Amino acid sequence: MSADDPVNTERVVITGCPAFAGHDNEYGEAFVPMSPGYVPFHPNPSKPKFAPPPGAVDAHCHVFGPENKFPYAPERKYTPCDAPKEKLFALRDFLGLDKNVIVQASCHSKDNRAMVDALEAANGRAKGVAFVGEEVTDDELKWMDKAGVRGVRFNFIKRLVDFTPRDVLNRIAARVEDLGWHVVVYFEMADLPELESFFTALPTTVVVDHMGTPNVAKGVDHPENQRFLSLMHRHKNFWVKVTCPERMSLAGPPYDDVVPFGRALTEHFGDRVIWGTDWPHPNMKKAAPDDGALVDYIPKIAPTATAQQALLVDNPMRLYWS
Ligand code: 0GY
Repeated sequence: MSADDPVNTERVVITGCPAFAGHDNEYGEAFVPMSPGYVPFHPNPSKPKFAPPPGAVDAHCHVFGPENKFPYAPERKYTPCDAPKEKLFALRDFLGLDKNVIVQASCHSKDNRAMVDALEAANGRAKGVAFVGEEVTDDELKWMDKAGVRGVRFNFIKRLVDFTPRDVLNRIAARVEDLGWHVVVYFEMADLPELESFFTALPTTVVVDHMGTPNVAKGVDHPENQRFLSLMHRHKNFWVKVTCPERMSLAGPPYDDVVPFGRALTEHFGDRVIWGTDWPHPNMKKAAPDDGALVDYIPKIAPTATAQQALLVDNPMRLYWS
C-alpha cells in the first residue's frame, strides 16, 4: 500500500510465490522455472470498498499446482507461479466472497486433479469446470461430477491450446450433456464468425468466457460486438461471464473503458451473466491486477442491488449449485 492511498488501509498478504513455479517434486527433481516474464498474482490486494451480497460467487478462477503435488502438463504453453487452493480460499474470504467456480487451466491440460482436489477441500463452497479429451472415461466423468464439476471448457485461444477437431468436441458435448453439465467456450471475438454455427449447435447451456473477449479499442457499437450481443439475444441457452476487464482495458485500472461492454451485458441479459476474478490471472503481460479493484469494478457494470444479487448470487447458484 502506498502512503497516498487513503482509503484502502486493509490488505491481505497472499505472498509466497517463489521465483520458481514449484519446489523440488516428490521424485527429488529440480525446480520448474516459471515461463520467462510470467507475472505472479498480486501479493497484497486491497480491501474492496464494495461489499458483495452474502453468498457471492467468484465464478471464474483457477488453481495452479502446487507443482510438487500436481505437476504441470507436459503439453502446456506456459508455466505459471504456483497458486494453490489455500491461497484462493484466503482471497475469497478477504474479498467478501462466499464461493468459487474453479476453471481448469491449460497449464494442467487434461489432468484435472488439482482442480478436483480444491473442490473436495472446499466444503461445498466450490464447483468446477474441467478440461477433457474424448479418451476420458465414464468413471472419470462420474468422479468429477461427484466432486462438483458442472461443465467442460472448450478453449479456442491458439496461444493456449492445440487445435481439437469439432467432431471430437461434439462427442464430448454429447457425453457431458447426459450429466447435465454445460460447455464453457473461450475464444477471441474476431474469431466468432467462424465459430458461431458450431457454438449454436451445441446441445448444452453454453457459457462464454470474458464477454467474448472484445477488442475494446473498437468500441461497444462495433459490428463485432453487436454480432455477439445478437447471438446472446437469439440463443437463450447462452450465458456470459462479465470478467477480465484487466485483460482488455487499454486505460488500465479502474478499467472504465471496459465498463460499457460489461454494462451492456448486465442490462440485456441480467439473468444470464456471472462474474469472477480470474485469479491468479495467468499470462498478464505487465502487472497483476489488484483483486480488490476487480471487486470495486462490479457496481460499475451492475449498479443496482437487484443486478448485483443476480450477477453474484442468483445466477451462479442456478448454474452451478441447483
Ligand atoms: C483465463 C485466461 C487465460 C488462461 C487460461 O486456461 C488457461 O491457461 O484460462 C489466458 O491466458 O487468457 O481465462 O483465465
